[in-house]
Amino acid sequence: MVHPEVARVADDIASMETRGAATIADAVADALATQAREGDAADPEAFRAGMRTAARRLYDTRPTAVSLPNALRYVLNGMEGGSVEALRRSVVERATAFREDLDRAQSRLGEIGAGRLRDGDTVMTHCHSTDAMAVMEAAVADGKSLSAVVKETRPRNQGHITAEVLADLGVDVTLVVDNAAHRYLDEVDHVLVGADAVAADGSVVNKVGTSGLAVSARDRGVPIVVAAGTIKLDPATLTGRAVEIEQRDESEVIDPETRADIGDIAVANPAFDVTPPRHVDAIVTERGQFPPESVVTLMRELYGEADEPWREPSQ
Ligand code: RI2
Repeated sequence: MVHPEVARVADDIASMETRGAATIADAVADALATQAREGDAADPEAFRAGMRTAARRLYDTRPTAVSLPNALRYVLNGMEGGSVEALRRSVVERATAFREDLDRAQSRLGEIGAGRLRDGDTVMTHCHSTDAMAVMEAAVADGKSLSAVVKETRPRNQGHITAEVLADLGVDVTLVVDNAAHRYLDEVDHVLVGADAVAADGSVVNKVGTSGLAVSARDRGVPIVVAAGTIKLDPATLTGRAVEIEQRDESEVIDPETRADIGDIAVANPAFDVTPPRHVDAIVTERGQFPPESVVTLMRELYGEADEPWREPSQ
């Protein structure tokens, strides 16, 4: 019932072949369109059931980036029509609109965030965020000359992607190990990170290491800017639900042989952590930049209640 392309997209998200909150949202919207276009449902009921199954398969891949359920909500809640053909059309249109909006939102966010950066500034980054890169790109397009101190971001070293993207933009890049961040904060003007989810109280869930970096940045008086399109706002947190932090395989941290040599130890690999709003200066979205405590207003306006349209109606 689930189209093989949906299964492939889901596997790629789980293995992080496809990664980054916005990229994941784009991929799941596209996968739902494929399910709608090429699925074999014979009647409207079967079509809706097939879409829900495909959405659940995508939903079950990674638990933290809220852009994933927000993308599923957007597409499934726009599914309407009395025939398979009409339903199919509505899903494809909705998925296309979602992906176009996502693109536009990221460019707009970039322009807004670029206003914070001055010619000659140095920015410290953590992990790889396309929203944060949009800010850097827009600032460079404005003619600003920028430098970056890029944290490698263990265990998966997504900082290498950031280093490559920024070098291609013409930014002067210095790659450092994560432990060197505090040492370099004296030389930077901004810490710029992305987000996988933003909670109703303004807490920012991002790649593990962000919260420690934010504490260090506070200590050194460096502002912490979070680039996060509104797709990162988690409406489930409006009722107090905590964002689930993904625990990934220990083999990302240490290879089995080295682990065996060390002896009887446990290995933990949380992918994300939570930075409290008091350590964040601004959340830059495509709707403007906000002090973290005020994103709740935007969250209510855009999402209201967090439904789960991928569940069976009786569930
Ligand atoms: P954009 C990434 O998670 C990073 O934590 C990054 O800051 C965040 O997604 C947002 O990325 P992962 O998928 O949506 O690498 O800004 O675990 O691209």
